[in-house]
Amino acid sequence: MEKLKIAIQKSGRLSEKSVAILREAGIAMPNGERKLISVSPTFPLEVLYLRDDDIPQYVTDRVADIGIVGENVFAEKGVDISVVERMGFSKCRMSLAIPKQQEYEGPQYFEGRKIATSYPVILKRFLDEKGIMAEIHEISGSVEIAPGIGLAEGIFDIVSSGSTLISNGLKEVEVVMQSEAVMIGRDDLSERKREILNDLLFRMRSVRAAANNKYILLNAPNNKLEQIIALIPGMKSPTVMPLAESGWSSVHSVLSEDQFWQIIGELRNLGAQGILVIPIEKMIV
Ligand code: PRT
Ligand code: ZN
Repeated sequence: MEKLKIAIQKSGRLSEKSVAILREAGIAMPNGERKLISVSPTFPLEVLYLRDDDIPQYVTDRVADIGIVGENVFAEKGVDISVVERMGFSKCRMSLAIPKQQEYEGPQYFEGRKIATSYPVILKRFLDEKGIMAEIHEISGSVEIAPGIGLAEGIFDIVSSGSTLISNGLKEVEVVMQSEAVMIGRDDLSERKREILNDLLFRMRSVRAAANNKYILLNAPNNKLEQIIALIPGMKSPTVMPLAESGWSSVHSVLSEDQFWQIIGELRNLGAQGILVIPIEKMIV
């Protein structure tokens, strides 16, 4: 039986979430995170555990059909495969930073200066776009210490909270790209593999939709029912049932996590009572 092969990071910032998303999609993995390959007993999937930097090339070379990797790594490798799905985790940005006491008026600052980075391709593209000639000094790690030891006058690196920059006396001056984990893949999969991929994506989307939504139950005075329903339209439309006490209805619906607090406030202002909010396990969209 043909199986879909997915490459995920063996250990690092992406690995735990990549494994978790497969598990939640009902794809059991024999605790194989330390092995090179494991085969799921519950789904036609083979998992390859690799260094993130190698994943784009392995997918390009058909060693794996799809992979989960940071968009920054994918962009840096410049391979000819596509993003299949944005995964919504491991969000970060790629930024230029300089010593905090330096004045900064724009990217021209970097003209003729030396920048240390592990991402020379993305940096060069940015500098070329701005017409800036700078010297790119490629190093493989601890980029943030480069200015302090006199190796470079600026750095280009991954930033998340920004605290690494601050503790190294640097300030972020240009955000060059936003990044998150992405699923990458080849466009020319066999029909069977395409089917397996579609099933996998369907399951992953159901898990993500569930995580982003809550089930809500409340009691609404009938004279405010229309306004309350308009606030919580749900997947299709809310369920409305009369309460034993006349003049009141019970309303059941689904509410997205982002709007949650704002809408709860509005519901209370409209006189909704007995509001219950329940997590959703899976949501088939
Ligand atoms: O061993 P392998 O090669 O597989 O892993 P790796 O060490 O190359 O990568 P890893 O696991 O560190 O990161 C994998 C991916 O996670 C990256 O390619 C990004 O897409 C994503 N990611 C998200 C991050 C961060 N957030 C992050 N904060 N990767 C690295 N960092 C580092 C950054 O380099 C800097 O040193 O954290 C520091 C900055 O963090 P703040 O919060 O202080 O700004
Ligand atoms: Zn790496």
